[in-house]
Amino acid sequence: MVSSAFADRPQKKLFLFDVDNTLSLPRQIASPEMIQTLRELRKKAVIGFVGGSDLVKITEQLQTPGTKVLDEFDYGFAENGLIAFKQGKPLPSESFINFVGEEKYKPLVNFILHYIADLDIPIKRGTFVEFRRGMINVSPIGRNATIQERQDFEQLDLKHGYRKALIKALKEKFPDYGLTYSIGGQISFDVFPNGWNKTIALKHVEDESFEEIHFFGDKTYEGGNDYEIFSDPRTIGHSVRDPTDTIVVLKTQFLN
Ligand code: M1P
Repeated sequence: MVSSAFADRPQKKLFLFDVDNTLSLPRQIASPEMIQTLRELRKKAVIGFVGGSDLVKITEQLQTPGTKVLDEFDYGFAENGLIAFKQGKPLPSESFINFVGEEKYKPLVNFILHYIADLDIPIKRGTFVEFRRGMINVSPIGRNATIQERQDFEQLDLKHGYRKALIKALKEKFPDYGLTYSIGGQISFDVFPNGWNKTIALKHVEDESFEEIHFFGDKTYEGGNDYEIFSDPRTIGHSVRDPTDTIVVLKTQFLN
């Protein structure tokens, strides 16, 4: 039995969605068709997003004029679920800096900044390390890159493996830190304590005992940031190519 919170939904099912490339194109705004499809689904079941990004970016991507993103979703999980909301209200959570500690964090961030300073790539912008509640996000080009610069970097990175090389160096330098390095987007990678992947969101929904929990994501392969929650026995995983594909799966399998 789900709680009275969701008594108005005929199906006791939860649908969770990754954000980038599942509900919207990376760092872009979700289409009106996507918003409409999610509203239809929400009449039947409970819905939530589970993004790797912070809540500010997710809000930019999913919020439509005149609405609040946390009113449009029953659950909202940012930074893999370290920032969690149920029916618009925050749920308690841990922080990255508490886990790592200031003493160990300093050498880590210093190493990253030195490494990036010495890295020879065609262009660099700003914000190479973004400090978030549940993780740090590291970008060799810098988070201020434009959409075009992002796309160019992603292609170059595929060829040269800049991100993979930096991750390898970090694993060698800090083997005992208990950290996971996860490439979830186009220009960066996330660093968070082992186990703080998107399955954290599942802990926040346990009390509702949903009959089924569906998860939709694009990076569902091993090493991708949707892999753990996609392959978790508590979820029914759907691997999608992009937002258009998400809409097709929802309409053909759940909304007909
Ligand atoms: O949601 C996926 C990823 O989106 C962004 O990645 P990038 O800027 O590299 O495209 C980041 O917010 C990252 O934290 C997140 O995992």
